[in-house]
Amino acid sequence: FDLHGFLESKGHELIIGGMFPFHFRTILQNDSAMEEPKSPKCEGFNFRSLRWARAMIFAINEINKRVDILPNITLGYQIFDTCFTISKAVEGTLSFLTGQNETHPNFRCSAGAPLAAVIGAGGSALSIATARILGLYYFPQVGYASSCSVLSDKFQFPSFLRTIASDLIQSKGIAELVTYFGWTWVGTIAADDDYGKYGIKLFKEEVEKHGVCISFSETLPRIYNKDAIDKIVDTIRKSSANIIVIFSSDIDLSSLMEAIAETNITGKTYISSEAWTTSALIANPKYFHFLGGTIGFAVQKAYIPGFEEFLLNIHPEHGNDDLVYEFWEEAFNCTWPTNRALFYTNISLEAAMAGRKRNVSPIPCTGRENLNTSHNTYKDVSELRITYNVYKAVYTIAHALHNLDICVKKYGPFPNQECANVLDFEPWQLMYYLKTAKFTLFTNESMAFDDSGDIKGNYDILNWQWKDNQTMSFVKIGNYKDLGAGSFDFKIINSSILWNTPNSMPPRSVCSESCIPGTRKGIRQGEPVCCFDCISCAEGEITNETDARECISCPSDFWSNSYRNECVLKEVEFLATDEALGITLIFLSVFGASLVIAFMIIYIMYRETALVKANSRSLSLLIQVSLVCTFMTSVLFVGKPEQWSCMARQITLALGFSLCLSCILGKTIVLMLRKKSAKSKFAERGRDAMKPAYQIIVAVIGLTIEAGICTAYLILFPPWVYKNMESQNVKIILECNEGSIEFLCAMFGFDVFLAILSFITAFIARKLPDNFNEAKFVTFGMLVFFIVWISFVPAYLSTRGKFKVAVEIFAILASSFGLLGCIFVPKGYIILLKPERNTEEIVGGRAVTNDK
Ligand code: TCR
Repeated sequence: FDLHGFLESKGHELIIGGMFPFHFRTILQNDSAMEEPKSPKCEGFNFRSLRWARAMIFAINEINKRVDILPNITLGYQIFDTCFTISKAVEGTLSFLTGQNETHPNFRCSAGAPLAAVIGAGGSALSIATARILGLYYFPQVGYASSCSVLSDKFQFPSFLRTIASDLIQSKGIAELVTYFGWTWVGTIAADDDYGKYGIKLFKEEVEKHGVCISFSETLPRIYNKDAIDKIVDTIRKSSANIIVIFSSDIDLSSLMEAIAETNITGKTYISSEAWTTSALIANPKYFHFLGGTIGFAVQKAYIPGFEEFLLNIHPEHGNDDLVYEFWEEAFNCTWPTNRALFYTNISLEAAMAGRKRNVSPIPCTGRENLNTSHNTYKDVSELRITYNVYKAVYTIAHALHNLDICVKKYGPFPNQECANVLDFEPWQLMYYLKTAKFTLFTNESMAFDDSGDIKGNYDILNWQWKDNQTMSFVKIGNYKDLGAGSFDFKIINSSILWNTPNSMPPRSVCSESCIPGTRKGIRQGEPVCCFDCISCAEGEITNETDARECISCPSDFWSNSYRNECVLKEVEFLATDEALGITLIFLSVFGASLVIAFMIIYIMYRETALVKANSRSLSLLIQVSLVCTFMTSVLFVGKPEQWSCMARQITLALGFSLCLSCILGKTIVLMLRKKSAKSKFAERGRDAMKPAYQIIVAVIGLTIEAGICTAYLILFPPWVYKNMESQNVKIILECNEGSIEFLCAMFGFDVFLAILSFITAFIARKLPDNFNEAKFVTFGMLVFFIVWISFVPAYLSTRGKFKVAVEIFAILASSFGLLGCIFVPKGYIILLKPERNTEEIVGGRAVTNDK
């Protein structure tokens, strides 16, 4: 490493410690219990963190050159390799604290100078471990990449500060992103460390507030484990979630990506956490086909002037450092023949290769390799994000030291207004200055820590887009910024996002598609709330919004339409005059009435014939009038029920029938009496009884009683128009409510009573060979009447709506036609077609011909 900065010392020296993961993992040196255990070796060179470490040195150099910060102090550094492992990080921390000079594999410059503060230790898990130890001594530690939310807890980590925001903010941001695109069904994958687990936990908590469900939650294994990886790949493949949020460092994630690449899972969009958003390890061309379109959060980047030249100015021969040699070998895929005095002194290339575990190239390094022509993460300065955090961390420490240095005696912050001595201060004294440090960086960004030692979150939202098949570019599509006081600024530019979906549209990720209006969400027992069935609303219930939880019932006059998304006015049903059934019925009743009128005319025309005379003429006319009346009442039943028609229909019917039946009764009584008298000597009396007057009296009595009942009915409980909504849901049936059933029964009961009387009397007189078999026909007519009305009852009760009315009309028409047919048709037949039988003798009953 570059030591020049220290040679031109400004006077006193102070050391800043650094911890970086130069390697990916450790390998066990020996596992025998019989030998002295050795610290594990590290493996897998990490170019990225060499850049971080170089940024630390760069910043220290810069500060050393400046005269405005720490003018008479030279900063030195001591850097340890954490190997991405907790144990190594702890080992380094203890070395820092004890000052024991471990020359290998870590290094220290300007040994002997006091250690001021430590930068690091990279990942959260490592920082947590080291911060617990450093916290014991209240030794200042400034993290540059440890973002785990736990580290905000100053009770556990009193001396930890960081130049990266807590993952709490990032998790909120990712949750906001997920809800913004309406993804309600997401999978999560967490690294098996504090970063991954806490990150995903916070994300879940945040996202569940917005009603998003987690399809699966997987944890990446710490150490490569094929079965565990295969299981995760399998879960991803089987899950219907198209959005997968991964909280992990790139190193832990790489084996999973490898496995996904092999199995060819596409159609998933990944949401990356800060640690792998701009990782060259993952943004590798071989993963392009399934990782394009990834959206991730990243901390702010900066362009650090002069840093690129500084990075390129590295050569093994400048310093004497293992790491630089290793870097060179890795970067140029060559091997130093006699590498590093400490490792492989005086051994040949072959021996060196044989002695090392990692695969080395057989090409020897010459030292003339050109860094400018090689491609590697180390010298890539396009995404200086964590690098910039390291830079900020160094500056924070320098500023704190500077403030400590310029403390004016008697105005110090410590008890008795004392100041601390920059050459001999206690760690807690520097801690005070660190916490209160406030300064502006060259980027105009101001730095300050909050109470928990964090800085405000400010993230770029990046989208992975491949430029050609060679490079992945990270396009900024939005940002997420903590504005303080619980408010956040979330911006996203949809148009600049590249989606890795067949139609280049934002992917959908839902467990169940949302329920359209007319259906409601039905819970699936034992499944997350985002998975549901859409159940269509029952009749009479609707929903007019998507994803409704419940259907609402329509108001009473309304009913649901067939889509169940609107309440529509119920259809009003009644037997209308313009429909086929109504017309037919009207036609039949008019036809019936005209038939009766025709008979009336015949009777009037033939009023002087024996047959007409024999049946008291006025009575016959009354019967005819009453039949016209009953026929015409059926017309009242058709059409929209009104108050008047409801009242009129039952009354006219009852009156019509009672008039008709009492006239018939009048006749039959006379016939019966005549029969009785025919057997006795009182024939003359019988003849008297035949006088029309008596018959009229019977008729009038019948009619009067009925009229009395009717009047009472109309006054006390008149029928009214009723909207029947119960019997049928879809329709309102407009019908007449009869008001009082008792009165109705009384009314028609009286008619039935008259009919029964007529039947009995006619039956008794049936054998009388008189009056053209009048009694026989009346008996028969009454039978028809009974049959019709008896069958009417069940038919009436079992129909509903307008057909109920139709059934009643049928009964009226049938009984009227029956009466017409039995009483007048035979007589009309004789009058018109057999006038020879229309004679006095036969009418007089003496002819035997009638009995033939
Ligand atoms: N916090 C992670 C580690 C990490 C990281 C990174 C590692 C972050 N960003 C970028 C490599 C590159 C964010 C942790 O563990 O806290």
